[in-house]
Amino acid sequence: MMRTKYPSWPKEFADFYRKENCWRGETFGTMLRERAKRQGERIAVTSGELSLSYAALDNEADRLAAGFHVLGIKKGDRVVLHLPNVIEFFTVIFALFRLGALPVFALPSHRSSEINYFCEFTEAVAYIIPDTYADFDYRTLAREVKNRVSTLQRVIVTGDSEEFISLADLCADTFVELPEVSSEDVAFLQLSGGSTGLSKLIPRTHDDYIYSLRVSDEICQMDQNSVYLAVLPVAHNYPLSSPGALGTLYAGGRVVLAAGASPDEAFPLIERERITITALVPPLALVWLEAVSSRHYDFSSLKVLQVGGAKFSEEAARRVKPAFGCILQQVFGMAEGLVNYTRLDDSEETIVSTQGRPMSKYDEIRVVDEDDVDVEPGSVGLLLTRGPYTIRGYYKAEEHNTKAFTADGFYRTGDLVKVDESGNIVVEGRDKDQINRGGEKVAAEEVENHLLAHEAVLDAAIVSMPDEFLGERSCAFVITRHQTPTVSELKRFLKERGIAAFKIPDRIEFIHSFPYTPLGKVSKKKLRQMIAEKLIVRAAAN
Ligand code: J2J
Repeated sequence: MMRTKYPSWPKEFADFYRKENCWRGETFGTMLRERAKRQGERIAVTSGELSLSYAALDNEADRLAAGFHVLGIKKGDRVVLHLPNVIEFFTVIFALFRLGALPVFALPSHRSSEINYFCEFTEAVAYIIPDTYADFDYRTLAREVKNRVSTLQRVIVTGDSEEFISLADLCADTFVELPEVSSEDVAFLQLSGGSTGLSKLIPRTHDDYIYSLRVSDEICQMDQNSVYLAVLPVAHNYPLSSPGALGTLYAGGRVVLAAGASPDEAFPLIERERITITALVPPLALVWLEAVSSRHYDFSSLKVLQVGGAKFSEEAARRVKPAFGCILQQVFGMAEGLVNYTRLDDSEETIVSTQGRPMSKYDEIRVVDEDDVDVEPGSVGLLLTRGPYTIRGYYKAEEHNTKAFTADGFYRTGDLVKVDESGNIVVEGRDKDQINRGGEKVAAEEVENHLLAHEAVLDAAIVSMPDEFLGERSCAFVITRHQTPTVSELKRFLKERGIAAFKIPDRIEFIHSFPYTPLGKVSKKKLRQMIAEKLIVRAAAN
């Protein structure tokens, strides 16, 4: 099972999921072809004044697949995709799916540190970028990456390509024979939130992902008339698949891409495009809740407002329905697989006070203590899961996989949860070395390693600190060698190392020594207490 780069389900499980009709042998390539045949003239994706019908998307995907083929991109190749919410995101992924090449979904906020790693680790042959986006020139980044990563042959750009290849010039009308792509093949690599040095890559197959779309569509009542507003970056698993942009296309609905997530950008779109469903992270939901009463837009088309990616406070959750006049749906998911939803017809109490329940009856859930022994029903414990769309291992991470999964294939989510009598899950915390900054995940160790690269830093430990708006922010405790650098110097240092801005610690505390656990490990629990207490004292003084 673990011998390939792409760990997979044991045969008896694969056979079972097929027998139960979860996995139906469909690929993304055939799915789009089928939609284009059935409803070619309907709009699939809208961005500003631009719209692409299903037929046009299907056609563009073929032309682009031919263009990629001419460039030498072939089945099994990895291609790092670094596009924001633009129509080309969709033409590119469907072209790659048809070729059997694997997109690796980078987030728009990633910078050279992350991109170098994705390209190097996956031995990517191509890197696809916008020219500029959000005041950042991705071509500058591409030059650096291309110099460093020897496997990287091509940089492909939407917009002004400068010395690179222009995506617009790539579409070829030449006929190419598309390779046989099996539904069991890995379709793409998603990114894990990460709790170790570098994010792990998540291999998702056509079969498993399409299954998750189909079930998400049922639960969210998606159909041809659904209009999904993508405000979060669609490369992320949540807006991509829960049901997200791909779930919307699976249902034959329409995806509207927002240029930004602010109320000023999103609210007029909801009114104009008659949006029926959208997905937010909690801090964004708070901003929208604040803004809704002072902006007079017509929200009558909106049926479902999803909030997920981080814990949504019950108090804020209660405000959603009165403010927007639509149903709140809490979503607790992970790129590794398992997604929990509150159901649209759940009681208001369940919707505001739980993070929902697994979407599939084939999802297996266990809540265990540190020794993997099941806790008493209703008690808090660690969530383990296994199922038809939850991976059995990360890409090229054999050693890590033995820790991240149980011997019988359950994924250790690292989430502390309790499950009520109706099977609804309440997220109570986390037992992984990660900060969840309003839905953006920061692996403490990754940033600690960057800090350790500074000559004046002897040791570093990053923990979460409570924050009213983001839920959590990050605080780095740093022990210095001789001279203590300033906070802004260290932050600048991290930025220059090319890490995504959201990973730069919100606060840096200099300290002489760390508290330790009885086993001699740095006590992050103690550090969290220390910073939380300091914040309380400061708040009291103000
Ligand atoms: C508390 N913690 C949550 C929630 C995720 C749908 C929705 C979200 C993601 C996602 C996703 C949470 N309350 N409602 O992929 O398809 C934390 C947990 C979880 C981790 C996964 C999807 N929703 N979380 O957020 O891979 O700690 O996926 O294990 O980015 O986010 O993060 P990620």
